[in-house]
Amino acid sequence: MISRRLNKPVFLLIILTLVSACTAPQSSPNGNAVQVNEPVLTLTPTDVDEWGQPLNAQTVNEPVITLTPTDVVQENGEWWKTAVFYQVFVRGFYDSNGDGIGDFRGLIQKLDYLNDGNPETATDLGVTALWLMPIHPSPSYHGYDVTDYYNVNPDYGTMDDFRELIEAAHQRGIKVIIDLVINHTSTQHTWFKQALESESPFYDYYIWQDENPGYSGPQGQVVWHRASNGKYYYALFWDQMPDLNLKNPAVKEEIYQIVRFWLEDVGVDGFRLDAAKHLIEEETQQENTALTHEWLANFYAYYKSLKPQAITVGEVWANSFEAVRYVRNSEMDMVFNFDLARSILSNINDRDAISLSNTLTFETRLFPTGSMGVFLTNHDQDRVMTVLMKDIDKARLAAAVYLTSPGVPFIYYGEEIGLTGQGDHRNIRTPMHWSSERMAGFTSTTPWIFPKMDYPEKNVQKQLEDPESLLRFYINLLRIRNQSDALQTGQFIPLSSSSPSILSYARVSQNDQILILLNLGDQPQNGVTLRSPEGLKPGRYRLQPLAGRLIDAIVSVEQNGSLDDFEFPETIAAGDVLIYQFIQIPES
Ligand SMILES: [Ca+2]
Ligand SMILES: [Ca+2]
Ligand SMILES: [Ca+2]
Repeated sequence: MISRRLNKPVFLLIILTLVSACTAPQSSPNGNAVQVNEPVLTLTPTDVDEWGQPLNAQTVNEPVITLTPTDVVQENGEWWKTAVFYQVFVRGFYDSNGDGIGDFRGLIQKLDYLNDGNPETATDLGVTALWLMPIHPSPSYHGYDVTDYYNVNPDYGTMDDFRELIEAAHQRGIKVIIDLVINHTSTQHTWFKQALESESPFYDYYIWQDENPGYSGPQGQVVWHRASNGKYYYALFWDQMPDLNLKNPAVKEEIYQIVRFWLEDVGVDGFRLDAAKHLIEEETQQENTALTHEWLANFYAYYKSLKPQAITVGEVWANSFEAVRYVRNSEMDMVFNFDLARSILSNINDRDAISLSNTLTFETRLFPTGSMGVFLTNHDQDRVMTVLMKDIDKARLAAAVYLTSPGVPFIYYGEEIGLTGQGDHRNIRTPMHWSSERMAGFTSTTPWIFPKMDYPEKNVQKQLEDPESLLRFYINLLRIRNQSDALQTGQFIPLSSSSPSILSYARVSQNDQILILLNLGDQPQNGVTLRSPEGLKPGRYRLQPLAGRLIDAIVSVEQNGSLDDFEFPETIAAGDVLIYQFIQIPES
């Protein structure tokens, strides 16, 4: 029984809630969903937001939400639900013209590394979509303060270069989404410069007060700043990034035109929506406001009317209860799951398979299929390999968890070769390591920032040659995922195991069923038994290894979908990642 594996009361509440939601559809008003009281989250010191500050516990105890079991993706062209994304910082990826800065043509030259478009070859990573961090002109190196939404950063190339990149990516079956930063602009944007002039129609593009209102931001930061016109403007993140006034219909119209331009005239496939929870303030309430939800619902209807296949994925750096609201009400297609990312890394560091199983079960049932962006870390967080203290077994386990569980994976560039970095954001956005050549093969000159010292040993070229490398592990895992609709969109069925070190679950789709076994502990495990009260497909099976060794065993799933004490016949070594496909044994 599931309850045998619980060690924390909070999870008992969550799991019991889930079980009742999933097994009692007859009590549901609409047949497949049940209103439940939201469980109370226990916040730990690692629960931080983008400011590195503790998440506000008050935002947790909020209204009732609906939990549904994972549903099945329909064949309706919703490409993102089976995609694997790769997050690229163009400035740090590959420099094609010897100025020390990564650029579009450099990215084009490296597309064959990401996905060569040929399923027969296995020298490419196998990602099927790119998220490009800001590509617009900007005074900063990172680009989150935009000065022109209709152009590209000249450091990265020309608009023609960008169009060529889109075309080259699409030829390989790779979709491209770009960062859309609409919460704020740069102070150098012409809108803001003109807003400073008296009687300007652009004044209302921003948020002003004659006197300093005096209140501070969600984490106590200064948000009201004095401008040269003597008035105070609101800027949540930085005084160089004034917040736009999205209540102003003229600003909304500007943003709609920008979105139309990139979707229709340029041909991008969607957007990563920066700072999505901060769009509209209601005085001192500065995140997740009703007006922000309303604005996004209208925005969603707008971009879907232009291009039904276009998507948004939102940066809602908040607990899952807040984040899921944005996808349950058709405001965005996906949001990133920051809670799950943090749990994966902390539970793997702590070798705590029980907590991770509970969290995966909860999170994957909270989010509708294909609406949850899963990842380990992004450009704002210490890199995975650093968080995992350079333990490559743990890096493999972390990758295995998020690449075999429900959700749409986002790989942060360099994660697949184990790049390190922490602290100052520049340190986690350093150049990709392509080879052992000078400057990691990133550039022929002095780069804008130096690659990490370990590039002679840690780079793409070396890891492609080493079948045991982290890169080869990612390549194999993505090939397995890309060929399995169960891994992409199947139901998540947690299996309870007799060992607290073993994380095990199944992924079950209409025609496919996959077993995953991970040893998070530091000791080998023998005689591990697995069970589930429900959810598997009845029948007798042998297990075909997709990752791991051939084993001699027959698995029997009862008519009610339960698995009763299946004993895994071999030792599961510390750090093992085992993936098996269920192959039905014909009735004789
Ligand atoms: Ca360059
Ligand atoms: Ca290939
Ligand atoms: Ca705002």
